[in-house]
Amino acid sequence: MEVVVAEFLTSAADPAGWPAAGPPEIAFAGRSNVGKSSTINALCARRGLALVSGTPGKTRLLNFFRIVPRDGPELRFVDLPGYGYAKVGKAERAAFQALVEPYVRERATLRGVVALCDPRREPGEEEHDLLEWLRAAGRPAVVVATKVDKLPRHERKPTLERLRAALGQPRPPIPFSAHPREGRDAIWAQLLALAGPASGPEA
Ligand SMILES: Nc1nc2c(ncn2[C@@H]2O[C@H](COP(=O)(O)OP(=O)(O)OP(=O)(O)O)[C@@H](O)[C@H]2O)c(=O)[nH]1
Ligand SMILES: [Mg+2]
Repeated sequence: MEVVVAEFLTSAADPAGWPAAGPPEIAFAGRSNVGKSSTINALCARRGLALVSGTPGKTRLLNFFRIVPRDGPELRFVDLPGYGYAKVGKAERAAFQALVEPYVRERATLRGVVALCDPRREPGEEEHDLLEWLRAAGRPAVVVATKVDKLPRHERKPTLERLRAALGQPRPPIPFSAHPREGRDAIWAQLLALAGPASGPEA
């Protein structure tokens, strides 16, 4: 998928900062450092659109991007703050929830959430909680296994199958890598299906 326009719109610390509801939105969620911002950049084939940092937990705001694919409707991508980073204390966890939960629960134009997991580690409470919470909120989840370039080829299939079973998913996660790029088309196919006219609240 070629992306014609990919531009930063705004950052929001609370609902007052969300941009006016417009095109369908897709949010990217997962642990700190799992590769949310890198995935957004790879899907758009842009370097430095969403800020990638060496320090986990740096993204503390909701970051909104305007995305125009060549063969699909205009969208917004929303880079969510990472959760579950070990050094984040109770107060920060509460701040994270206050930031993310209202968005996921209330945003009328949110069509689905890309839930990113690192296949090199066992999914923890955070991954289970995220998927359960999305299900309870009625938000479709696209489960993606990130950084698959770090898995030896022969371990990929069994690792993805283990992740599928551990997360109780009907299908294995979409294997994806930002460096080198791999799995973009498979994610895009899901995003376009979610953004299609039949699936949203305003359809
Ligand atoms: N090898 C490899 N490294 C990756 C990949 N995706 C991300 N990384 C690296 O992982 C680190 C974290 O990536 P980010 O995209 O910033 O992760 P994030 O989930 O946005 O992190 P926070 O915003 O801090 O929650 C960076 O050093 C990236 O370069 C990938 O597919 N392969
Ligand atoms: Mg980030």
